[in-house]
Amino acid sequence: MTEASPISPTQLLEGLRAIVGEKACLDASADMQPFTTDYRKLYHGKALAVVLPATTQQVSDVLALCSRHQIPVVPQGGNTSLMGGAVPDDVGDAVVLNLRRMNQVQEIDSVNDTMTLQAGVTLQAARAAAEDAGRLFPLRIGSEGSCQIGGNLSTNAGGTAVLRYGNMRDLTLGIEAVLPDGRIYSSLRGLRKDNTGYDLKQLFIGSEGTLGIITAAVLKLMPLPSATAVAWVAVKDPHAAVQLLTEAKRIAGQAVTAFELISGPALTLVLESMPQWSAPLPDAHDWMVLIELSSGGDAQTLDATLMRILEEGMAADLITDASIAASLADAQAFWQLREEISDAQTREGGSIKCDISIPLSKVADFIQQASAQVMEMAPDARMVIYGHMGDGNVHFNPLRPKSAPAAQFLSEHYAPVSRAVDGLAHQKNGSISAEHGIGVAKRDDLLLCKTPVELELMWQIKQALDPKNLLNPNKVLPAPSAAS
Ligand code: 2HG
Ligand code: ZN
Repeated sequence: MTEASPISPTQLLEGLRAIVGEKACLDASADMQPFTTDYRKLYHGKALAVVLPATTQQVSDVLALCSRHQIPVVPQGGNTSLMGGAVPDDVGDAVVLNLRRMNQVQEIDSVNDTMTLQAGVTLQAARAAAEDAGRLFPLRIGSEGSCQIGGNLSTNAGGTAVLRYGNMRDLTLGIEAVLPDGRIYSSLRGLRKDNTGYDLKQLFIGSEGTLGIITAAVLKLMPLPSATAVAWVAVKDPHAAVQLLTEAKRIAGQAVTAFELISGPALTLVLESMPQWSAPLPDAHDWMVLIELSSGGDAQTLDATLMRILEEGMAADLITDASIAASLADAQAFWQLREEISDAQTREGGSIKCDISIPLSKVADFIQQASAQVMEMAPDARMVIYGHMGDGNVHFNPLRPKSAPAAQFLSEHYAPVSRAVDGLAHQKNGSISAEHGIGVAKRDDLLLCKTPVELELMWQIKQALDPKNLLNPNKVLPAPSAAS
């Protein structure tokens, strides 16, 4: 390894300011604080500086400077990671590079059905730009107002419409990324077919900024649906929910856009925290699903399709009650209840986060078995279980009982409970991170679920692209020594 040429903090700041400008380089700790702490306020780090570049060239120059002097760089988008993936550790030797000034939608090609944009565009702005052009950009997640396309790409974000449209990997035709030494990789060509060797963009997507910093992307656009039908449905249990999903797909095919599972305690938590909001059904239920159908056809046909799914579900004894959204406002109110589950947990001090995906055929058994195990370990925990059942993704988030302080509950139960839940998921061929990534929170758990060959390959790729280990260090990859 080549020796780093030494640089003092003052010289580094001068160098960074020469690249991004005086105002776009912060070094006062109060100014840096929003960038060094995650939004749930669970990870508190330190940094030498926070830089806010405005162009890919500036990102490249910052990385080249930092590489020359062996300064770690932590890339950051909207800082909405649930895994501590976007904030520095508390050593204080890193520069945080936030992409929010790179917020231009550069081109919408409505013949090619693509959108080219900078990484700092928020998901909400990307969706709005597509809609203005009469198109849909279908990624849908609760943090859309803050999260940025670069973060969505670097975590391969999923959300509530994966069942129909796939996750970020499926929605991306090309990216531009700056490598740790400042070189710029680009595949911004907007091609749906390109078999000219390795698909390098997919290395960067989902790598959580450990291989390069994504600065732009070409994303796929879809037709805007002309009809949407939404229902909040009480089901007997998770097995019934899976059966209902199978029936819904048989009856409505591709129109099934979202199929979200919600446990009774998850809904209760939201209603307690937002008392002005109404419950979607008159009675309380242990298990519910939120179904959304959408199509390019007419609303009446889609409403009739939804009705048929519900009638057949009732006849088959899968459904115990249901409410169909009679208006856009109703549909939005249902979705608001669903989207609030995550923040409602944060307000309670945070829960034990397990973000599982399981083959659909095993998901109901998994929920039953994992719940039984957790109830033995933490009998009073509130079982906040919900998620994107349509694609096999369960957010399994036991939350402290009201009587226990969050810190006490989490310190006692976080490690054993998440190990048990993740272990069970792994046994059932599942993943311990369906969509939230690894960050620091799940880094060492990779040792439990990746084979030595997988870990070795991951490190070899890291070594090839980031030989000085400067980009988002200590995230995603467990230390090689820990693997032996
Ligand atoms: C959701 O589906 C998000 O609401 C957040 O992925 C999940 O907070 C969570 O565990
Ligand atoms: Zn989710």
